[in-house]
Amino acid sequence: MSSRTVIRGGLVITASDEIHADVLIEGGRIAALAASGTPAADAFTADRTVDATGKYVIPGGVDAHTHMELPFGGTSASDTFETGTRAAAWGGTTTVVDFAVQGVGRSLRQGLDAWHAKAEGNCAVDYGFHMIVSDVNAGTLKEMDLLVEEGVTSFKQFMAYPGVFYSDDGQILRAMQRSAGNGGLIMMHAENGIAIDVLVEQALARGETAPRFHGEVRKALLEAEATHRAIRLAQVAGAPLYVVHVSAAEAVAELARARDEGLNVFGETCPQYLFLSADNLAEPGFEGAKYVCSTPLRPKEHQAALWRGLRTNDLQVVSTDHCPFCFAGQKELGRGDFSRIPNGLPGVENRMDLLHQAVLDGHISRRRWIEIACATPARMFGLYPKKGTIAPGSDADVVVYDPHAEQVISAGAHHMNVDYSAYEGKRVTGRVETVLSRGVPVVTDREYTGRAGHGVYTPRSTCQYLT
Ligand code: DUC
Ligand code: ZN
Ligand code: ZN
Ligand code: ZN
Repeated sequence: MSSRTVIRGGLVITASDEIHADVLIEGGRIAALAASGTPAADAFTADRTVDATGKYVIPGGVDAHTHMELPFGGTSASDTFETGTRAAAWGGTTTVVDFAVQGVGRSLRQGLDAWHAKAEGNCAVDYGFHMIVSDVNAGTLKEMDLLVEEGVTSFKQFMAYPGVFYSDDGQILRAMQRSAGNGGLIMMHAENGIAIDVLVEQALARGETAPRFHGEVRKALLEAEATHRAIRLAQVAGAPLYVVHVSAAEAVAELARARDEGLNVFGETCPQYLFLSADNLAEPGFEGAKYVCSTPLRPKEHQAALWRGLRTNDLQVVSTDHCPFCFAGQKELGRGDFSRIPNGLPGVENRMDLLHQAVLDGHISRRRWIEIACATPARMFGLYPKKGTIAPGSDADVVVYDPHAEQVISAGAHHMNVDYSAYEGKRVTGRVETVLSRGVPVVTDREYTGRAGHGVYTPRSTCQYLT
């Protein structure tokens, strides 16, 4: 008989409910829930009991946007699948969806195979893949159909980074038309990269080389313009659209307007846009390089629109865009030229805690915390209800969360393979205590009990919000 675990006495929080319940786990899945203290709950028998009295019992986080080992700017993101998924587990995230990259002149299949090879046998928690499409041609369009069939149901395109990942409007339209037919979801990096590159060149010519100029040239208006263009291209194609890493208030307004029109468009933001700002990019010396990512951190005034969008559901998901580069040797490649700073921030370990702090700060409710961090990303990317909730039949990806424990976020304490924290010194209340992945304890009372290779590849169905 497979092993049984019962988690007793916690407050079980899902996107829809909060109940004091005992959770019975068998064979890696949720077998049953029953109100704590009732005969039904007392009848649960198990080999292992986890006492969650005074704690929350929440679904494992689903981070739908990570870049482990991403080659970028002449270097490579510093978390491997092994270190990055271990850090995810420490932070209460039990599923990541990473981006496989189509190399220049390569097929989607070759890119996907390469990412499988990096991840397989190395992950601490379950993982799936999106596919970055950097060359739209007749062959790749056909391959998109095959990938959807086998569980890679979402495709990222870039309106930024000319010469690297960039797609022009025609390529975007073709990919959107294809996804309208095959059920795939286009994920858009919405920034006008052609215009941004002109501004980069002009800034550097004026001697504006410090990290803060990264934020100044990547203007909010150029994010809003690209967001608008992506929305209208999707409308023409009759395709749904998911805009990644929304940071500008003006871009949120474009999404809100399109949704009011009844269009099937979705928006994701990330913790860095909610908790950090252009002030960080302007930190003295070269410190600002730690905060270089794209879209860039915005002036603080933009944060209110992001929080409001999360409350009104004009933004539906908070994922991390976890893409760490060490300050020493990696971020430093851009000393004297901000355009050479590798773009990306670490955060896969911090997301659940930061969003819990947002609950305490009054930005979102507890259930909305679980909705934007677990349930909706699972639904958006075809993983629900296997992932993203606690319900009979779901994978037993469960976090026992202590809502009262205080911690100070710090590179000295984190488990990501990166030499700084973007949130260094930030005090938050709430901390992961125990994490189960398919019923297996991967973190037990603040000790790592997982292993590389426990996490398995998880094919996905299509977006569950398609009309
Ligand atoms: N933005 C980043 O900050 N890093 C990786 C790619 C991206 O679009
Ligand atoms: Zn209670
Ligand atoms: Zn991007
Ligand atoms: Zn990204």
